[in-house]
Amino acid sequence: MSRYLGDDVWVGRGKGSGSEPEKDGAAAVIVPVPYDLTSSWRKGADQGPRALIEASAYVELYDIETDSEPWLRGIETSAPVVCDGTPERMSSMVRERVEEILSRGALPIVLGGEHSVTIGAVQAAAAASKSAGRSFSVLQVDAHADTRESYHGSTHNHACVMARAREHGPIVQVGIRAIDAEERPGLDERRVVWAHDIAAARGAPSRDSWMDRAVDGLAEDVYLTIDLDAFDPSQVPATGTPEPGGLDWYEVNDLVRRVARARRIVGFDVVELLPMPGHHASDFLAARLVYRVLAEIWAA
Ligand SMILES: [Mn+2]
Repeated sequence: MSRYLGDDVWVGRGKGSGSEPEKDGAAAVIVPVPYDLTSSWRKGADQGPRALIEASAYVELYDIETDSEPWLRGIETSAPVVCDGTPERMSSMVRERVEEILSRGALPIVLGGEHSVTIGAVQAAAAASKSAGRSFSVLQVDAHADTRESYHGSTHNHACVMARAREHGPIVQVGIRAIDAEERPGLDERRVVWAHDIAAARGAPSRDSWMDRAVDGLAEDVYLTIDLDAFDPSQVPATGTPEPGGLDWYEVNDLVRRVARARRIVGFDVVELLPMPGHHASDFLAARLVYRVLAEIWAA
């Protein structure tokens, strides 16, 4: 048994309200993907899932904003998807796992690992939505657009994640503040919320209007991918490519709440945690974020 199983941190904690969680048929399944082969700068995102799961042991089980205890529905932590091969190979392994989770009606939650872990999950979610006759889209919260068609010889590099995602439906990109010049002509800028526009709106009466615009750009079903470098480095320093001028915790929470209420979130991931000594607040934010997104989805 891998340490990533972490004693089924959320499923088996059995403290707090004295209630017992759902043991059979967990409503959500966590899929750790400790993969870090194509990262551009700092390596170590393969340690992210373990650090997040360890931090999750200290997250309060009661969620204030939704007045709920999401863990009671059952959150299973599955064995990690381990791959030392190409991102293409890893993507097909993630796709198979996520297909299996969706086929039993549970919500898949993928933990990266570098951002390329998203590709297989999007493929599986898109196929499930389409076979159910629903339109599909991807909401990306990230500092980077990740829309290069190919990078360092691979179409499944972390820098190509959203180029692969947009093959399945519209993509909405929030928090973007670092792109290559050649990426810009290919962006659907009606569906891009630049970080500098979010910053300029702070304090203005229309400070939230970018959130409405983001929701409007989404289809019926939404796969949500959160790259932790979307957050300002003052809140999440422990990530591979930190970019100044990022989002705030409550901005991301507000956005997730609005999307959960207006659309159907069919799966999500939290990626690019790169644990660093002395920066355990980043690990904790990532663990809290997983639990908060779940709470908002289930409360919607
Ligand atoms: Mn990024």
